[in-house]
Amino acid sequence: MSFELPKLNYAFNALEPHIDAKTMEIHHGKHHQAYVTNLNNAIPGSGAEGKSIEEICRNISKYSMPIRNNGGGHYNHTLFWEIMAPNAGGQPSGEVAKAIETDLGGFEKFKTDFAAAGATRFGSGWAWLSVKADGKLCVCSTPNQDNPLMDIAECPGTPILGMDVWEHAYYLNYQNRRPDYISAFFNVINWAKVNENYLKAKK
Ligand code: MN3
Repeated sequence: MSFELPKLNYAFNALEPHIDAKTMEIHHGKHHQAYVTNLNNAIPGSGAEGKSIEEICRNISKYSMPIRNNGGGHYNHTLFWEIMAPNAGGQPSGEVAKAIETDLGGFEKFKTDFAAAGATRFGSGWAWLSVKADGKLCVCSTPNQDNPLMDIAECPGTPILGMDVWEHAYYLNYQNRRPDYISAFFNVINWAKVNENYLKAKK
């Protein structure tokens, strides 16, 4: 059993004008595909044979750097495609909306903190909204293709929303303007899916 590139639930151009079709096509078909291919190549003999990507991430300190980088890349992008949708954005709803109020000081504060987490991550990485072991939400960022699920994470938790701030996520349309991409990203967040992830993480 090898890992496979998941299909997108929408067309490459579905997130325009916020994220352009060419970026989506290359990001999904080339970048994510490369993580999947390289992960599959790194598995034999690693001890990770037959394990789920979540299980691999939770025990990432046992594995090689190629598994950390490409396994993280596969997990992170799989989540990323799902928490974006056309005609999305706006305000969160459901239980996660309440938790953003109680745990993070409200939606506007969350937006400021999440945008800052992405903007201040030096080089390549991700900004995250996660559920910690105590059930509370937290905002943080990780370098490269690391994520909060990994046992090496400084901000451990179960990610329910992730924002890719690698240049390949925005450079074609926004060039060096990462903050503009981050502002646009809020218009494509699929809050229904984030709420679903929240409920699952709380179980
Ligand atoms: Mn990426």
